[in-house]
Amino acid sequence: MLSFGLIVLFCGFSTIFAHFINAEPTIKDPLIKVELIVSGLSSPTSMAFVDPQNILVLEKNSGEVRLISKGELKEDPILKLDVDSTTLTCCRGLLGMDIDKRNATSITDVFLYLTAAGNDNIPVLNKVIKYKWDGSNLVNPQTILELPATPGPNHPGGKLALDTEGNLFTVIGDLNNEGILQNIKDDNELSDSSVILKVKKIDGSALLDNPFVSIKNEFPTSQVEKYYGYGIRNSFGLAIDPVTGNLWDTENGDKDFDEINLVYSGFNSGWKQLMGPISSSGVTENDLAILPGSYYGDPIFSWEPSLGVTDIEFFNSKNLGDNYENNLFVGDINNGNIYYFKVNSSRTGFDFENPELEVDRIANEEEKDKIVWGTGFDGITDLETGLDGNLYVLSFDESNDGYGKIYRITVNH
Ligand SMILES: [Ca+2]
Ligand SMILES: [Ca+2]
Ligand SMILES: [Ca+2]
Repeated sequence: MLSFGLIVLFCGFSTIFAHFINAEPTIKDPLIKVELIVSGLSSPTSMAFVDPQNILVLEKNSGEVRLISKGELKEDPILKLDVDSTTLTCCRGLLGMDIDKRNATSITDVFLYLTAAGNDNIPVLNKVIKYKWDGSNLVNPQTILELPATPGPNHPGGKLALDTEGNLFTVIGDLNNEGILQNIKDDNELSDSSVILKVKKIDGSALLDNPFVSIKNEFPTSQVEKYYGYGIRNSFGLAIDPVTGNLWDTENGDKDFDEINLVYSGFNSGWKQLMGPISSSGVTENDLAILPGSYYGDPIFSWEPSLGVTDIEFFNSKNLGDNYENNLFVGDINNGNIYYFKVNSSRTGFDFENPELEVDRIANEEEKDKIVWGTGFDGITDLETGLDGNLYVLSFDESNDGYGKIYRITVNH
């Protein structure tokens, strides 16, 4: 504790020294090593392994899609999108990407989530656009989803996750809305914010068995038929469990309670009435905004002091050893930590060796370091299992103009 306190003290005195301290990512497991493979990115938010030679990376503020080909970052972007992203617009920009891995042998669909800039005639909007990867470029853009971006600028969400059945999940946070959707008892229309959406990847249309299709006529100007869950303050992490096909997310609290959730159809996470476990909140399920067909779900795990939890990745590979296969990694932006969770046998929760975590599934200030697996990554915006079966980390240095890097994590032979 003493040495940790000293580091904090030094960081306060000198950001240069802080950079020096944070410069070397390390993994607690001595059998695992980290290598820097790419640097020179700017505010990177998401990466995708489109084929064995090529990685695509999104840059939030420039709106550029950068190409890393055979390990080399190409100078010219392959695509530049007109995004709304100034200092004043905070969290908007080119935010999320996923690819259709089923078609990875030939032409791959690439889905991007961005805050598209507005003008006098067109409002600023969050959009999901589908492209084809033709081996060297993104072609044939097709807008498949349009979502609000105002009032904002906070909490536009932006992560994407494709399942194996032709569906696309995405998430949008509360956009600074107060009392809309979260308090539908008092407001007659839904805001299309604070929700997880599930749509067909082919055209962004709703699935017939989505949970709120039957109440569309009550909220005709909304996209309620596309909602899969609601009550989400903001999220930087969506992942599909490769074993069960279930959706999981991470969610960001204000000061208290970041969350990991298992998200079934009709999920209500509880915002804006609560973050974290309902038993710690002082509210009951009767206080929540209840849509017909919804259920309230407590988090699978919470961090009591929120730390800017970001991406969530089921590690679908044996490369780091059998014990890691299909277990869960989560990143954060504030500390640059990777957290590791062993998924239980029913794949509905975690097995902890530490009783302080097992008993309440909450990491408080003293307990949060016990689930740290990797440190020193600046801020983490994306974690991915590469096509080579190794774990990749996209890093974002907020204190250094969003300077970005990619690290590869492999077994230490
Ligand atoms: Ca929640
Ligand atoms: Ca605890
Ligand atoms: Ca990811």
